[in-house]
Amino acid sequence: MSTRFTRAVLRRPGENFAAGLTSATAGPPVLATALEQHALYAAALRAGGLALEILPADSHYPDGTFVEDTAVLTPTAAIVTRPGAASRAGETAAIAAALARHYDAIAHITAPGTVDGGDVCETDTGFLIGLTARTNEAGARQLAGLLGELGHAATLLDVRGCAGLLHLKTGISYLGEGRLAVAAGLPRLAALEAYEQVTLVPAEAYAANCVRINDRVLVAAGYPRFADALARLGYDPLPLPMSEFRKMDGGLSCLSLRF
Ligand code: CIR
Repeated sequence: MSTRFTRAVLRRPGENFAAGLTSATAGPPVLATALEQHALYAAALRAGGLALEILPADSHYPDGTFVEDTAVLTPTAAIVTRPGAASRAGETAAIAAALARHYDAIAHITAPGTVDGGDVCETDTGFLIGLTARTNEAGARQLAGLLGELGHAATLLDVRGCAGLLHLKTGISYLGEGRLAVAAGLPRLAALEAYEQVTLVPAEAYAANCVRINDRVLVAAGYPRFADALARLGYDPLPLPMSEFRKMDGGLSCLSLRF
């Protein structure tokens, strides 16, 4: 993958993490375990060569640890999103302030557009933008326009109505080398045909949300068939426990903004 990351912004889960939005039925997350898992995630990013800024939790925003949804980053600009869930709208202020320390150019998605960063998948040839219950057409078109001005191609994919898919990246991740990890059950999408696809078996669908960080791929622990498939392709998968974030509908990519 051509993008080499050097930094990331994270936010710790807070005392009221369990009050966030979720459709999962695995019970409330255990905060102490979530904090341990968050620390392991941070350590994995550091081991990948990234310098981290870890923001403190803010009790106004129980979903605030899922920082990915608040911005879309390119090498030259940060685009602060307008999250589609009302309870998450205010998360962007602290993230915009953190990103302003690293980016001269900061753009914003504006009403009536909504975009969650989890719906935006960067590949080596451009950005895939998913239309979901969180990212509407106005937001996706604004984002595509802003990315276009920055010289990036953007393709919209309508994944509304795909069962179990909160965000586009719940079901797909870019691995690099023209390859996507794709959860079984995702409908055939013409925009994805250009990529070699590594399809996960239904029982391992959660692991489709993985993160390529420089020379490694961070994967959720407990999905051995996917980890084996990655290893056979020459990747170096690093399994990380994610049980407590999964209880809140979160995956690996959601926990950081990488740039
Ligand atoms: C939410 O529903 O917004 C959070 N509980 C989970 C967000 C996960 N973010 C992501 O997939 N990018």
